[in-house]
Amino acid sequence: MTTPCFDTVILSDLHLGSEVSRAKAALQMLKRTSFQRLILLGDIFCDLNFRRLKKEHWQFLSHIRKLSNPKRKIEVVWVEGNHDQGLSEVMSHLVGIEVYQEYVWEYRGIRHLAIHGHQFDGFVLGNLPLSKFLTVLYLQFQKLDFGQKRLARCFDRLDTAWLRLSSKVARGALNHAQAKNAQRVFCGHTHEAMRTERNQIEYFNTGSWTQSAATYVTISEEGVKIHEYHERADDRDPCEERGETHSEIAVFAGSTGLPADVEYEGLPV
Ligand SMILES: [Mn+2]
Repeated sequence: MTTPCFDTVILSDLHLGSEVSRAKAALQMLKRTSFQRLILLGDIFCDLNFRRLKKEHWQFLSHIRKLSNPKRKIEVVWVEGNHDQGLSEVMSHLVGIEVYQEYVWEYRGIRHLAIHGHQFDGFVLGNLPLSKFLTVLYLQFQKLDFGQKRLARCFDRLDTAWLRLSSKVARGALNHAQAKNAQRVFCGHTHEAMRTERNQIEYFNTGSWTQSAATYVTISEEGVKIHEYHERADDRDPCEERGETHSEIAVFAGSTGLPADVEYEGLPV
């Protein structure tokens, strides 16, 4: 059985450098999935501090660099997020891919547009350093076990603010798509995967790779799908078990196997 070859795979908000970044799972997903185009839809990094990157974070970047080798005939696109700002030039040299503010492409006569989404988040635009700090705080909260009610309440408020953000970004993205004549628009930023539509324009949010439900989007002849990725129990990296350090072989090890993802059928709007 062969896996389907998607036209495009989109993922966002991996937050490399953060404790909660699921870089290993994201790498597994990329190795198990065939595609012609990969869009990294922003906030792939948490910040500019490269010393925070762990081995699996570098492995993810190394794989991206390999995918972008022209011999593979895969188009790899990096769309800048608010946490990626300032990294564009470094990354285009280090990983060898071009960085865009927004990216437009045609597939089967449909105009697609990918933009991170912070452009539609007034708070981020006005308070960049504070919003970065709050995102880090939010990610840390997700990791904690809430024994204390006070902390849980605080978290709930923050979570509700994030959910409000989902509809705000969707609205802004749909307006933007309409102005740019796109029929489909894709964002990240909110960390909440979702789908909605307005005036025959479809909006998708790719979610994030910082929580237990890691999500990504695929585009094929069958349409657009939001998938949730589940790591498999037998997914140990064979090189890691032998205690090898990061190498060319380690990056490409374990690339066989069927996708273990589950598709969302009806996501709340
Ligand atoms: Mn963002």
